[in-house]
Amino acid sequence: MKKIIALILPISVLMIACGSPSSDTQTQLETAPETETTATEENLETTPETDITATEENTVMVALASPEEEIPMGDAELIVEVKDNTSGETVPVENIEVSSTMPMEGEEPMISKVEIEPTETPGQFKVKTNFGMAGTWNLATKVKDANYQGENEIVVEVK
Ligand SMILES: [Cu+2]
Repeated sequence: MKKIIALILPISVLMIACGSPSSDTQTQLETAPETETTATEENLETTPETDITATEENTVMVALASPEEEIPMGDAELIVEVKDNTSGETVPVENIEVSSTMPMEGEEPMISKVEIEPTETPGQFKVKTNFGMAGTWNLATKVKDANYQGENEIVVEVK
């Protein structure tokens, strides 16, 4: 039951933000969007294993569980939940890391302190941060667990 304060430097945030979506976009452009709606039955017959990624097995993601309503500027307490990518079930991982940043045009991103606490529900964590400005905030999350891996971004619209 550890309490972690995660702070990530602007540089690493930029690297995450400017990651590698370009190759995906290219492949999608080559194949017409309509052809992507091929029957899933057919895919299951031909490929017994899911062909999404090779490391699909223990891959989880962090999702925002609450609040479901609008998030106002200022101090915020969010609940996030770690979920299995395939089944959607809650996965009781040991810990997670979260960084809270707001991309700013022509400037360094704004960075907020983040405090993470486990909740009574395994796989759920309380995330305390401060949204100092209205707009789009990115919560970059990473699962810290010997058996599970996952890294994703939760986008929050602060009013
Ligand atoms: Cu800002």
